[in-house]
Amino acid sequence: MPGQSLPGNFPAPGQPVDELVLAEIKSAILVKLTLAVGKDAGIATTRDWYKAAALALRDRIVHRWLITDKQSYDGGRKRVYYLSLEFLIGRLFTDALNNMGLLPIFETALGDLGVGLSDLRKCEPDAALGNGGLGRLAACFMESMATLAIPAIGYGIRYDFGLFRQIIHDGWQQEYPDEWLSFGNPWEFQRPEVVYHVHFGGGVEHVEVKGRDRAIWHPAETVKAVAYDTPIVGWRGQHVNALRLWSARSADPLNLDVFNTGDYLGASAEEARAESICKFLYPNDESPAGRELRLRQEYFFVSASLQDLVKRHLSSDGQLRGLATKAAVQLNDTHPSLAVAELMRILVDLHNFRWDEAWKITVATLSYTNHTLLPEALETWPVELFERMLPRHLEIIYRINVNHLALADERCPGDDDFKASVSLIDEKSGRRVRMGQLAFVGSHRINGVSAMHSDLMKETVFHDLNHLYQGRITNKTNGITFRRWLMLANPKLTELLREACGEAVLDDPSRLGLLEARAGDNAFQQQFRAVKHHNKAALARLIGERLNVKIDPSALFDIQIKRIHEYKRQLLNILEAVALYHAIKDDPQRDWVPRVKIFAGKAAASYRYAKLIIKLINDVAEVVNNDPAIGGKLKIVFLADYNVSLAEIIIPAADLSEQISTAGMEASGTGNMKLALNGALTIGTLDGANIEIRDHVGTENIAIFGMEAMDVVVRRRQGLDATDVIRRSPQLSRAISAIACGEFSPGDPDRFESIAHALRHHDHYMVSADFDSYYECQRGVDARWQVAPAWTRASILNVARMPWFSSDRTIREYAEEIWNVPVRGVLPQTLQEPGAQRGAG
Ligand code: 26V
Repeated sequence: MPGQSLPGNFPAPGQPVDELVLAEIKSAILVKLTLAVGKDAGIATTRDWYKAAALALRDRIVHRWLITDKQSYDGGRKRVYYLSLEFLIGRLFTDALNNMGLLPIFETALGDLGVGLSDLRKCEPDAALGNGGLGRLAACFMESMATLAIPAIGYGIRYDFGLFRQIIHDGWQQEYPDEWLSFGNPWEFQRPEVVYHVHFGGGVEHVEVKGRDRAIWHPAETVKAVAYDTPIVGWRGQHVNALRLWSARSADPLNLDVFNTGDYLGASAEEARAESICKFLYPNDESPAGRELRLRQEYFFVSASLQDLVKRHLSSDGQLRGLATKAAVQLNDTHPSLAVAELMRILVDLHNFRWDEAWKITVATLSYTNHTLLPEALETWPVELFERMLPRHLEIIYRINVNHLALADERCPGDDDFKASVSLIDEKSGRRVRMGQLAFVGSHRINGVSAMHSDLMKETVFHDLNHLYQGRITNKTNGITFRRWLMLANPKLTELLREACGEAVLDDPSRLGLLEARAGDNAFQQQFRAVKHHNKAALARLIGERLNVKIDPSALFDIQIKRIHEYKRQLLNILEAVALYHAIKDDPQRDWVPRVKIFAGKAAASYRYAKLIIKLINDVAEVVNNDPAIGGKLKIVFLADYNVSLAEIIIPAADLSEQISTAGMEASGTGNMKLALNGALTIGTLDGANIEIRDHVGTENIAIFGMEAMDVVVRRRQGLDATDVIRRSPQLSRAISAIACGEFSPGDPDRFESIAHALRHHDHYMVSADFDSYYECQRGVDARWQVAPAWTRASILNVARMPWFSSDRTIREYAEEIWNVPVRGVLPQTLQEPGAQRGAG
């Protein structure tokens, strides 16, 4: 049957392309250029060609999409619904081409038409509908669910503006709107017929019907949610799922009465208010200060998504009793926690279920992933705001709480502290609804994102809830999709791995274990180093073009790329750079290892301290890069506007991966996995998934330093003053003094006074406390770098031992242990046990 065979081909390197298919693709692109873009080949811009090629590819994807969707529907298969306020997808064109097996043939076709694929792919804006790890994880999961042929829909918001564009001006971060939709979006299908009404405000009436209380919500405001679908293709194009993003429209876009009085702005006021819901993405690393618009976003997408999935279920099953057998709803952090109250409202108020049965269905359907333990990050909303915006939901939450507290009282009779700690309402801080508690109570499984994080969840934020609902907390260590983070980002390494491990490595990453036997082989090491050098030369060129800084590709590339945050400790890294700079200056003749420290990342717009750290990095870079006394042994670079596409260039070029968060604060990290998979050695603390990376790659192939999570707790208890450690460390003392007295900011010597003060007297993130251990560990890294065969061996072993961190493994675990959905697809089941790939070599 057409469309059922594998689409396109997956030629091995050097294999010729099929002439017939080639001709068909060229003609498809030309047809799109003429009929969909409306341009002639003679006048088409690169962007026009991109659009035409993307549309030609999309046609092929849609074909498979319809087939796989029908198969799932006809088979009555259980579906996964992934609710997330963020999907950090990046570019889709080469991702989809690669998964469809059409990359080489499109490249040839476009080449024949006179356009280069690499120029063309740059025309696609990054879809930056996420802040960082949480959003990128959602994107990797969507790709893995499609790869494993799990019928799934990702639900989120179609933000008009994604994460802001970062420009560095005079060393300072400036934010500009991300107009990612301004040239249209060839991947999405608007579904004007898929529209739901989402209500806000008003009041609740209670009536008695047949002896039972019935609640009737009379809302004051209605907003329409319109669906936009983007196809997500799995590896080898065997399965396609949808990412369904909601856009907000006014139910009453133009008030003609008001318009006719001449008040043109007033006439569309309601439209502006409705549309503000999907205007922009909130930063996730800012304290949630009760912003009303954010709560409106959360309810808007939860309500539309649940209406959609309930409708789908009813159309196939006719009733909602069996919802949990056909639908698994995953809540990505607390942002969609309102799903607990909304599903109860749908079942009890709209479908007449008795409370207890509705509750069983709700808990069996929902599960929740926690992504941070930081207490300031746990969402809470003022009861007063809830009452005003979602009066019926507040009633439902109160009733859930009554039952929940009764259970708490049974478990710990008379223990009011216990009850206060598990309650859905925080009575202490001016009465607030706790979204984490709500998600926990309404879910049958709650998972953390690394082994350590899941353990800490049980010991800290959810200690008491875990006591009350034993067995609900489980761990699902994060993963990354190898298709994007190895095959696409690092084609040269992929080619080498195909030669070394065989073609099957593309389907079965455990085959990377075959590299174990080659890790010490001199000839293979040379090939491996040549690939790394190629990638580093490309990054050096980019740095030269963007920043006019000359970089030697044979230097050690030391990379820290992630959101700028105090707990991620970019400050520790730049402080070490200052100390190293001083050391080189003192003794320039020593055989220093040439190093390039590369930073990239965005700070939340309102996070002033993080923005000051960016300025510090740039000020230190300015002095260090222009000081002839150090002979170019150290270079510091801050690359602006970090996003998925920039990550795809930096990661393959990394020698050293900085994963240096304060122990106990990074839930997992996923950049750590991407860098290790691409052969970077990690320098890191025992935090998040670093611990599992160490367990897999082996302690001798990773550089661990610093305090452990328990040490941090103990030291914080003793106080945050760091004068003791600074006094004992001459190099730290000198580095802090240098930034405090304006060595790097001569025109404004007080600029970094606040940073110096924190380092000395308020060392909450243990930057001063960990400094010596970090500095020493870095010098150990230098020593290892000087023995190239040993370094390369460790680097190869990192690649060989990373397969367990594939998001296919993570999704398989979710499927089997949380969602109870069968997993099909092309990948073998060899990656279920930690360390299973070890034997494969
Ligand atoms: C939120 C907040 C809010 C208040 C101020 C400080 C702060 C800092 C961080 C956050 C992060 C919120 C959630 C998040 O993005 N978590 C990330 O999720 C990744 C995927 O599981 C994981 O790899 C990262 O370690 C985790 O930070």
